[in-house]
Amino acid sequence: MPETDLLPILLVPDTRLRTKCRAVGPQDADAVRALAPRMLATMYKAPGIGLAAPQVGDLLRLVVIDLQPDEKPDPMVLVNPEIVAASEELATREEGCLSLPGQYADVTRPAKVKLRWLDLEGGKREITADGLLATCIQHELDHLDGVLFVDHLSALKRNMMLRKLAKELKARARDA
Ligand code: K1U
Ligand code: ZN
Repeated sequence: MPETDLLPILLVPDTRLRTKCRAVGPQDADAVRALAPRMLATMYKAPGIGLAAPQVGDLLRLVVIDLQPDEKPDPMVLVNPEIVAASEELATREEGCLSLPGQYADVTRPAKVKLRWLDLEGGKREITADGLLATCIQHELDHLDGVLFVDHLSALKRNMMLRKLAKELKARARDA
């Protein structure tokens, strides 16, 4: 995919990252088929293991994920994804976010989730995920509701991370 097809990734505090996204409908089919490959290319280039449409300014319930465990592409495109069950068991894992570059923190979430979504052809899909995939699914679905991983931290930790990021982005803009 040419560089020009890559999409700029929005950074905190862009208000689009705090907006609840609307469901994809039949009228969005062409737009979603065009957007999904560009989101995947943008995610691979970043690099990241997931990307949600609001991170590229599209307020639609669309997510792409590829954990690339063996560095072979294995992309998932999730249209209108929904977590329909979550385990009581919790797991803590370090998370990062392409919209908060350089910021990482341990987040505790359900260890296992059952996910339902539509694929690009409109087919109904369902999986039960655990490990990094369960974490990534929950992180990306949070984006669709305007929630960021720092919202799962204490107010003290969250504010420290957001202030540090604001400082780093200001320095980056000054040095550019
Ligand atoms: O949503 C995003 O901003 C993408 C984010 C997803 C994510 C990472 C870690 C835990 C939960 C969700 C990222 O991909 S951050 C970059 C990253 O984790 C990574 C980058 C290269 C190789 C492996 C991981
Ligand atoms: Zn993120």
